[in-house]
Amino acid sequence: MLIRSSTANPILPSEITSEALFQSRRDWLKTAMAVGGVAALPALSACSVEAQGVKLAGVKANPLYLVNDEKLNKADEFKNYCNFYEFGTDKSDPPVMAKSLKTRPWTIAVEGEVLKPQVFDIDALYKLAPLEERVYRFRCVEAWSMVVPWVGFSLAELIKKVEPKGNAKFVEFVTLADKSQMPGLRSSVLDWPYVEGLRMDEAMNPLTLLTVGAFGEMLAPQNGAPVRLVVPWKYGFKSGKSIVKIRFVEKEPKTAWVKSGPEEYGFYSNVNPMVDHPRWSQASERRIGEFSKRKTLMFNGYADQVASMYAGMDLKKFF
Ligand SMILES: Nc1nc2c(c(=O)[nH]1)N[C@H]1C(S)=C(S)[C@@H](COP(=O)(O)O)O[C@H]1N2
Ligand SMILES: [Mo]
Repeated sequence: MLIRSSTANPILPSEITSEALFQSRRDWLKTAMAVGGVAALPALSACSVEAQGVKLAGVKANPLYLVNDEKLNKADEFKNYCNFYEFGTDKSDPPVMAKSLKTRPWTIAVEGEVLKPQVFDIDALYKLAPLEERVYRFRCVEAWSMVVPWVGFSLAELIKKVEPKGNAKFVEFVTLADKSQMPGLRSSVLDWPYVEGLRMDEAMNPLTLLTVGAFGEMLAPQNGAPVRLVVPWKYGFKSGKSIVKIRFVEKEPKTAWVKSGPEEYGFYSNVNPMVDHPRWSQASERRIGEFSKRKTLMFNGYADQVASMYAGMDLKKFF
């Protein structure tokens, strides 16, 4: 169910059925109005639902996905230190510039080499599988990291629904590129739209999370609202934000970062302390909020779940 975090008259979980989670924004507003909370909602039509810090209640923590012995980052750290080049290249740009990103209506087209291509409305996507909370380490290629409680479900759940054909070998993720909303598109720092990709087995790996929230709330716009990917054993740029299209293809997708610098950013980009970036070491990283560096873990600590997918591959060549 949806409850607002910052309203003066909080909507009690008991006042809203679990169905409310799946209501369209309009219906959700009606619900809010019915319990007298709407006066506290500032000009919602002009911005995203997510910008309001909407709580995602009734989400169960999945005990299989925890990061033991490492502290969670603070929600404020996560929301204020962001990479989202469509809203500027400085870590502090997206929290300001993405505020007014329109996230309703929003659809994700799932197409390509599948038997059942479909366009999912964001509200239908919420219904596709039970939302769960998973704590993952998240490691940026720039050698900083965080520990984040994400909310979503395995991308595999969506993939099963569209029934990929035998020749679907890769999955391409295309994210929003809207000049009217994204000032960063004026810069040619990347070839827009931001495109990412995974091999089919990577996309099907249960760790790969189709993500709609974090820290118990809907994703803030700067963190990729309304829906993004989180691929925790790969460098952060593989986790595309604000996804509008998922395409199943035969050939390895041409991703935005590989196009921008193929000798610096590989298609695989598995977190690997033994393979340095040409301009810096990947052996260690700075956890946001900590002073001393910590050692980077092979596959970001997820080797047990993912190493077998790369058996026999030269990870220095396929970096
Ligand atoms: N569309 C889009 N997705 C993106 C990016 C981007 O610039 N545009 N940056 C990536 C990078 S480099 C990282 S590290 C993560 C950062 O996610 P966060 O800001 O939510 O921590 O988002 C990734 N997804
Ligand atoms: Mo990154």
